[in-house]
Amino acid sequence: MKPNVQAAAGADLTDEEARRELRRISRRGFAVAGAAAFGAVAGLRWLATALPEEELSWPLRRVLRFNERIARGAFRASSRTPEFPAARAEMPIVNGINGLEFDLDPVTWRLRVEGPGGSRRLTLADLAALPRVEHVTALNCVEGWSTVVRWSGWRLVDLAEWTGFATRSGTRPDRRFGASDLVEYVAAECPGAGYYVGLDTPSALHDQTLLCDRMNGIPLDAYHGAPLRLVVPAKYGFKSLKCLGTIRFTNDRPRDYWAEMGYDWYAGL
Ligand SMILES: Nc1nc2c(c(=O)[nH]1)N[C@H]1C(S)=C(S)[C@@H](COP(=O)(O)O)O[C@H]1N2
Ligand SMILES: [Mo]
Repeated sequence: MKPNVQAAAGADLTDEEARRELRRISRRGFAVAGAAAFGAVAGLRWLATALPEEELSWPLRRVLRFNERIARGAFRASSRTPEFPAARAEMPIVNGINGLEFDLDPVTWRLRVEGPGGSRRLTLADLAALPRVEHVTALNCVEGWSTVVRWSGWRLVDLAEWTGFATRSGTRPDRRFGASDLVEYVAAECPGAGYYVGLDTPSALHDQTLLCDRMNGIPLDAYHGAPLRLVVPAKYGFKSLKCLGTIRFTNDRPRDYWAEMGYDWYAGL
């Protein structure tokens, strides 16, 4: 049977002519689709190459900064992310092993805490002087999964109060984040700085932001960040740095591993 393709003149086509006609039509379709794709790619390329800031073009980064201003304005220290019954808690998958140390000796390990007011190196026993806090909250990975986890450790705000390093004057921070001379940011880094995150101070000193040594009732293993990890329920999971080495209170916006790869620096939920 002949293919049902008519030439412009309306004459019947031989099989060979029909095949040629089909090729011509599909070539034209290809050319049109190609031109459209070229236009789209050129536009995207402009977005992608317009003076990159932290791996992202300035127009996209500017949108993120705009979003951040709105999110910061809307952030309330008093509002908490949802908490769940302990029975809902599960072990999350291990996601990301950047900067983890697998042969860290918890006995010689120290948490370095730095700020305008000074610096200290703390043991887990030092931290244990702070009130132990537990909460059951979701770990929300930006890649699209969430796992409810029972976290246990110490509030970063309690550490900030205790050391006095979060303020320029060395005085204790104002928990209402009002008139105090709090620094603007908190940086967290792994011992070898193979992974690092930056937080705005209101999120870092939020009531639910913890330094955790236990999850789901057992001590952290190396893959989940032993001996101590950050847990920031108000942010996407990539801010919950595993295997802490340094906490730094600072007025310089800290670098952030995933923001340098193009993700949102603020990363609020
Ligand atoms: N040191 C370090 N901390 C990290 C990461 C990492 O690669 N290295 N990944 C982050 C990401 S993207 C997520 S979602 C959570 C996952 O925590 P989990 O492995 O305990 O599930 O850890 C965060 N903390
Ligand atoms: Mo993540």
